Amino acid sequence: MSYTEEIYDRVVAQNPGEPEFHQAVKEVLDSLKLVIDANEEKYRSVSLLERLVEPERIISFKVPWVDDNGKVQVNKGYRVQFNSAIGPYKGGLRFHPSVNQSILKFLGFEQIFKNSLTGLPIGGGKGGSNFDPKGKSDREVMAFCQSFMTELSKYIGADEDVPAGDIGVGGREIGYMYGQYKRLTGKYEGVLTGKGLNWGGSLVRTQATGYGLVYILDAMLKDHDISIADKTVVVSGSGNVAIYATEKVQQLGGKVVAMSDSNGYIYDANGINLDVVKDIKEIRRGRIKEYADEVPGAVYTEGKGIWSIKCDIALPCATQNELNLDDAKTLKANGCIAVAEGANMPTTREATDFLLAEGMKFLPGKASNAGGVGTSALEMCQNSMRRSWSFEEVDEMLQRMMNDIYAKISDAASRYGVEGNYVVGANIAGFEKVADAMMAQGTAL
Ligand code: NDP
Ligand code: 2IT
Repeated sequence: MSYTEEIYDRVVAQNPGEPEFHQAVKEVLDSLKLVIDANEEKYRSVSLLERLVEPERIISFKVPWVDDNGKVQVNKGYRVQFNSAIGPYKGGLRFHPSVNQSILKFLGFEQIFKNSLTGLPIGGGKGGSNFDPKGKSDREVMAFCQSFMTELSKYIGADEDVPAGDIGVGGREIGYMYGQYKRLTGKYEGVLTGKGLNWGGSLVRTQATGYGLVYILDAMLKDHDISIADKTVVVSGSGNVAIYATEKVQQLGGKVVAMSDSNGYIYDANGINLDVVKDIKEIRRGRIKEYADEVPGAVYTEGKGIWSIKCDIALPCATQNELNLDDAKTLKANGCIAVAEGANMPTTREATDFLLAEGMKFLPGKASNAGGVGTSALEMCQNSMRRSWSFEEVDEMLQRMMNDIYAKISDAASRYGVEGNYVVGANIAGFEKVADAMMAQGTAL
């Protein structure tokens, strides 16, 4: 049995009931087989893979808060500090009822390699809670965020661990948590990213994940002499990543015809009117269904099924495992040429393998959504320098970062004889820097 297979079996045995974590580890280890097999003794002798798959620390805590009826509610809170070989732990916080340790470990593990790909000095971490912000009043969200930060503040810091947003955590939640951190510690420091522009935030951070996704998609397509202009695009989700991916596709002349939320999806043959989506989602915190009530000709369909819409390019930007093998087959049959992941692990392993085997141009999330965390690292940089860059400056850095990531993953795939397989390329390129840092730092982590 190979070293990578041995480690996968060990992960399954030692982390029971964590299917998402197993899935993320398996994908990475399968990709790394090429690198590890060639240098097996070097890595085995220092148990590098055993160390790579074990989080440095998992903090799990109780989050009690009082709802609008005066009742005390209790949620679970977590921070997974996975790997600090190349920098302080960095990664988002997810507030969603589905959150559990398996999901946060998969996200924290992926974050190690993603953060490495950005070229910036950030380690891997992730956290969150099973709290559901949907339907809660502002006061309830604030009460929850303050309680969550009261515990989390003991474990984070501008040079230790810097959380940010993810599903269910946007500017509002970051604000409430930042205020509480400052109150508890007395420190005005870059401990969170995604802050408001008047209190330490960076221009372009709001747009960064979606814009970055389309920048790297554009780089990949250009490499194959294809342009985004006039392409029909389907974007799942209608949150932060989906909205700004749609905006950038539109700016580059592409046409987004569908978006979704967890209830259903809208189809607008004329191209999505993003102002309406922003108003529904960013201002009113409503449902995507309302789009069809407001835009003549648009159609709403309840349930999953967005991938049945014919498109040239598919951008899954909602959540993990939202695009399965049947969806992949439908996309292929409908003539889709490229899939780029805005979400983390939105494509199941079976679907990914099918798409790669069919020659689909496929960008994995840890490369294609890295613009968000990359711009978070630029926010940390500005906070440390006590200054702010212009929109144009940050946007240019983001574009360069995404072009560099494409070059890195494409080069790694070619070096290991799997040209065009950006899944393997991203895992290997992300791993190389982290493995080197871990080896250099001895057995400390
Ligand atoms: P938001 O909370 O802003 O939006 C999430 C969107 O996905 C909503 O439309 C939501 O619908 C939908 N969604 C969430 N969970 C589910 C589910 N279980 N089933 C179906 N639809 C669902 O989050 P983001 O846009 O920030 O995040 C989207 C994805 O991108 C996540 O995978 C996240 O990890 C990833 N990501 C985010 C980054 C960021 O900077 N924000 C950076 C890199 C990756 P509904 O409102 O109905 O729940
Ligand atoms: O998955 C991710 O990369 C994020 N949610 C962004 C993390 C960050 O620290 O900006």
